[in-house]
Amino acid sequence: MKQQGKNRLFIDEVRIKLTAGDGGNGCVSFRREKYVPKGGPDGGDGGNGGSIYFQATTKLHTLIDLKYHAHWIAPKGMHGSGNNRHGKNGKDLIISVPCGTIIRDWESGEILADLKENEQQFLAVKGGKGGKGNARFVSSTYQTPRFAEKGEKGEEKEFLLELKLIADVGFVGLPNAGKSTLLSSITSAKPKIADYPFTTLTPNLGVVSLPGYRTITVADIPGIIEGASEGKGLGHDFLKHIERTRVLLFLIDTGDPEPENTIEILEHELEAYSPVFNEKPKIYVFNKLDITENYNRFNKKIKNKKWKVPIFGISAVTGKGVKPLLNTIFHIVEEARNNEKDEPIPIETRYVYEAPFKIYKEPDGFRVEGKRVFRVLQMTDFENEEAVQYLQRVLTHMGLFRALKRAKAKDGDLIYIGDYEFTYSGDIISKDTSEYRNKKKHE
Ligand SMILES: Nc1nc2c(ncn2[C@@H]2O[C@H](COP(=O)(O)OP(=O)(O)OP(=O)(O)O)[C@@H](O)[C@H]2O)c(=O)[nH]1
Ligand SMILES: [Mg+2]
Repeated sequence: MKQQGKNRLFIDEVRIKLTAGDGGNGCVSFRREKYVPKGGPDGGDGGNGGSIYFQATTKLHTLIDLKYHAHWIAPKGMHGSGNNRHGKNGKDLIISVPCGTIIRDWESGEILADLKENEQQFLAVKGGKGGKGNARFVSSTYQTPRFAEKGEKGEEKEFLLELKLIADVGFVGLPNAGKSTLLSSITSAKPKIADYPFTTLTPNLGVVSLPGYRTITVADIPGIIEGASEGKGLGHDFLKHIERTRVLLFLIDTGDPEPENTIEILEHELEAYSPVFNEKPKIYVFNKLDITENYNRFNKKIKNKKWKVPIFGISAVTGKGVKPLLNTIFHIVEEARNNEKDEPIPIETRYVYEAPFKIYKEPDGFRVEGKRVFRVLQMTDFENEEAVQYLQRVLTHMGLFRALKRAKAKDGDLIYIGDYEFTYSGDIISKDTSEYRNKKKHE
């Protein structure tokens, strides 16, 4: 878990690359039947490539698993085949992330999604569409198409996932009270524990899992002593890590001869650091009740006193009394969570209308930009004459030639679309990629 500089939160982040599956190619095929010299076209469509989604789940609490899997690739769609057989679709992949994961575009840093709710999904990269088989290009005037579409390429993109871990509960106590022991007994965190003061030097974070996927995150910080706010002991710098917690758990060694005084000292140190601590719900927890002397003391002298806040008696070592404590904490945390107003970040999942293209002037012609135009080009098999003719019709339909004419395109102008280069003449464009030209040069 990474802890960033002066940040008050624990931040977990991971860079991840996703490649969606390519669509399968459509197939060119003609039916073969006995006694029928030439059957109709029956080439099936290619299958769609698999997409990749992020999905929030309450079952995860960190991004650690993703750190070992930096590149995910969804399966491709299968190619179509004769007899109108569609290629199988590539299966979608779903990557589980903890609730609260923010998904950013790695390049721009822009927030694309904020997955808060359990099972909330975000489509991260879309699988390529399968190409249509030749059977789909039949029309009343066009009976024997000898071309098919190629599959569309799957999207590929890099993301930065970010998880802000705000501890729900902050442990406060003198050195040696048993804070780290309590953390290790209720979570899988493995903090250093020893019977000398100031064992904990840096904050530890752990996640408590209660039945029914309920969780509480807890932060264990170094012990605080009187004068910490003036720099005594390890100072008070660590308090920033529990400034945003929802509940404060004061842990007191029941062997402490003056627990009220200790609590007062702790509260004073917190207050001296920041007034926010005054507002937080608190719980006083008396620890080490496995020691008989402490147990008796708790029952005779402590339990029946009037305290400002709820108190509990536990043994962090044996676990006695910990369950009801956690349940109470969970309820306080839940209430605090419900009272928090969170501003939902709008997620762009709606369909946005996009003009098929835009045209820009270039010194020797025009550049056409637009996803839809680019997509049809990408799915065209330029080796196939009929496929190219079909492309002309699609582009005509999209209004590309009308628009070029309006932009005063002349015969011989170059038209750039993505990596492709065409030569314009009236209402046709012919492909003239640099790749193609280079090939010619070498021949
Ligand atoms: N008998 C008994 N000993 C405990 C209990 N909890 C903690 N201890 C002991 O108390 C000592 C200090 O425990 P830690 O968990 O390191 O205390 P801490 O509050 O994290 O101390 P700092 O990190 O120095 O602030 C260790 O020797 C623990 O074994 C308990 O419930 N019963
Ligand atoms: Mg400790």
